[in-house]
Amino acid sequence: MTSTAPASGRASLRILLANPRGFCAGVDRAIKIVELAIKKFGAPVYVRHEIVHNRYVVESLEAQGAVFVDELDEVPEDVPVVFSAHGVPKAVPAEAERREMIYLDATCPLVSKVHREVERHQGAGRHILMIGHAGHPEVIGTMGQVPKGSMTLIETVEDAETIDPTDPEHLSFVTQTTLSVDDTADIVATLERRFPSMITPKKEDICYATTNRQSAVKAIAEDCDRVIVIGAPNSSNSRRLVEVSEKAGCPARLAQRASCLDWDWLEGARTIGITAGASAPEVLVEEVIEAIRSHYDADVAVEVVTTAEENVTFKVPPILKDIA
Ligand code: 0CG
Ligand code: SF4
Repeated sequence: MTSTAPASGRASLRILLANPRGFCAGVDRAIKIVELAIKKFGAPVYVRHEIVHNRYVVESLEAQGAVFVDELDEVPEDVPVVFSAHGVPKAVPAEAERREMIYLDATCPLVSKVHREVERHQGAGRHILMIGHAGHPEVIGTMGQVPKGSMTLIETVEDAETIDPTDPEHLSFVTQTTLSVDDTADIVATLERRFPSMITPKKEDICYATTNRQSAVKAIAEDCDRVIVIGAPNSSNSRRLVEVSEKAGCPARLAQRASCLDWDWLEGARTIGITAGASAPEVLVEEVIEAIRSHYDADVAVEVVTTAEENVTFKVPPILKDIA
């Protein structure tokens, strides 16, 4: 734990800063892919879906020449397109190939790994249960790796209790990478009890970054009066950090950046926890700390609470290697 001690004599406020927080290796790589693609091919470079779920990141890339769209049919034929970090159904690159487009896949390698697991299970004739949240692009992408009907989405323990598969002897499961570690363990335990012959992976698919950020926020939550999670409402991993903090007993809220802080909600807090989702840049953490410093007429001590060290990095696709 490192700390910046407050000057004496004035009211003091403590900020506990969770570590790890913020950018993961998959987000870092995805952003780099867009930046390098602009450098290599020139602007505009189209991006299908927000490259990561963060407005600040999206706007910074737009300023460099990226154009964000929802679907491939909005992309002109003769410009490169990048697929977001969350992954895409197989039909998307297939359509890009049919149209002879230049496309770059920024799917996180840890999501691609789940795509391959799904294909393997389907090839082995197993029905696949996907633990995840309906409508999330990662879930759409992962379920889109195999023909319709090969997978069933499980969102809750109740779903796990009530699902009635046609062939319970040939089941397997995968998960979204950004789920709550604890909630997923309950769902998996329910499925394992009901379907003892289900193929269980050695380790579930929740990624290292999700796991580490949840442990770190848990570690600060019990000592905080409020926890601010810097992240967007459509960011699954950021929303899970709010839930983990609240389950650990500390009220928590998402804030996209300093201008979104709810000062009434923070009123009276003497210790404020701060973390950031995997898609939230550190500059926004600094902005929030600065806003807290200038809002309160108090000395602010910032203590970093470290629960894990991270050293994961991912390479960019070969097509960008010459300028990386
Ligand atoms: O947490 P999700 O999957 O919603 O994505 P986000 O862009 O917030 O962060 C990591 C990735 C990809
Ligand atoms: Fe990859 Fe995990 Fe980051 Fe998602 S949150 S991009 S799976 S490292």
